[in-house]
Amino acid sequence: MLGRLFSKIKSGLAKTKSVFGGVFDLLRGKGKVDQAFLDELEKRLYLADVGTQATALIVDRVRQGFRDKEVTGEIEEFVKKQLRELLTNETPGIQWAATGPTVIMIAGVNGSGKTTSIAKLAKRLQTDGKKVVVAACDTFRAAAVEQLTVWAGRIGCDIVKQGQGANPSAVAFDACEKAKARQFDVLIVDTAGRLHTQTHLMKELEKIHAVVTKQIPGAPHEVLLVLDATTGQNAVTQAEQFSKSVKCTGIILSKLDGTAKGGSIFAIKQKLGLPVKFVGLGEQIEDMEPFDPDAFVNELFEKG
Ligand SMILES: Nc1nc2c(ncn2[C@@H]2O[C@H](COP(=O)(O)OP(=O)(O)O)[C@@H](O)[C@H]2O)c(=O)[nH]1
Ligand SMILES: [Mg+2]
Repeated sequence: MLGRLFSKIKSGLAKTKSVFGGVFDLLRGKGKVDQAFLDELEKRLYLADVGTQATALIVDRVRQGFRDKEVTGEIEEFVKKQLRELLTNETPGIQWAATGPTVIMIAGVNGSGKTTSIAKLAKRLQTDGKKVVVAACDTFRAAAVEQLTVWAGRIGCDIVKQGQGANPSAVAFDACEKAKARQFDVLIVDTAGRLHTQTHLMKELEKIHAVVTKQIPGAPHEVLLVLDATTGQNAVTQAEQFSKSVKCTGIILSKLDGTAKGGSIFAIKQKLGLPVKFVGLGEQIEDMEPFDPDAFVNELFEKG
């Protein structure tokens, strides 16, 4: 099991690693920490999508700690430590309700991986012994309810749904009632993706939020924003837009397997200050892992 898990992260990060190779080649080279070295470090971190702010922070700290010293393994360890610290989660895992159902709302633009991530999360929580129900509140697209229905069938979890075009808040209301009455541990709410140009969808998201807040004390306990890692640092802009309508509590970074832009996780975390709770590493139900900053950074600097 552990071996499989390890290889999943390993293969999932292969493309990103190839870009980070530039960083660790430099750190494993010879020479002095002079201006040219620092400029090169800056350039390579930037090319790895770490983002301007996080890059500047790391380069500054290396300058302060190692200026004019020889390049040794110590600097590599130092940079790894900085990268790990940038990603450390204050609130790892799911925040559970003290009593009653825990409500997890999932938000994100269309195609980011919301429904797939819900299926992965539902499966994971069921395996942990939780009783899970999902709510099909993306009623805008014809295939969306159907897609969640298929996943729910495969996993064997309950689903609350109405037809396409139904009022998403009404579906959320029904789902809350069911979760309470039938003593579900977790309700996961799928929503329609929205762009900042789609004001009606933004309003729907706010309405769903209001309904669950009213129906279940303390809900939603999590609002997880699904960000597609292949969009790199554009994900930051998306997240900022979403945060205007609902307060997000964490991020699911999907599609890490398909991109060399995995370094954008540093920029995302640095800019948004939201914990990355899970990472998506493929299209299958088991292809999502709780995010582990140590394992992530170590893998980036692994040889081969
Ligand atoms: N490679 C890869 N594909 C993913 C991942 N998560 C989702 N997808 C794919 O992305 C597409 C959109 O996903 P979907 O869940 O429908 O997105 P939604 O519109 O936000 O609900 C689908 O083809 C998924 O199979 C992931 O972690 N890795
Ligand atoms: Mg969907």
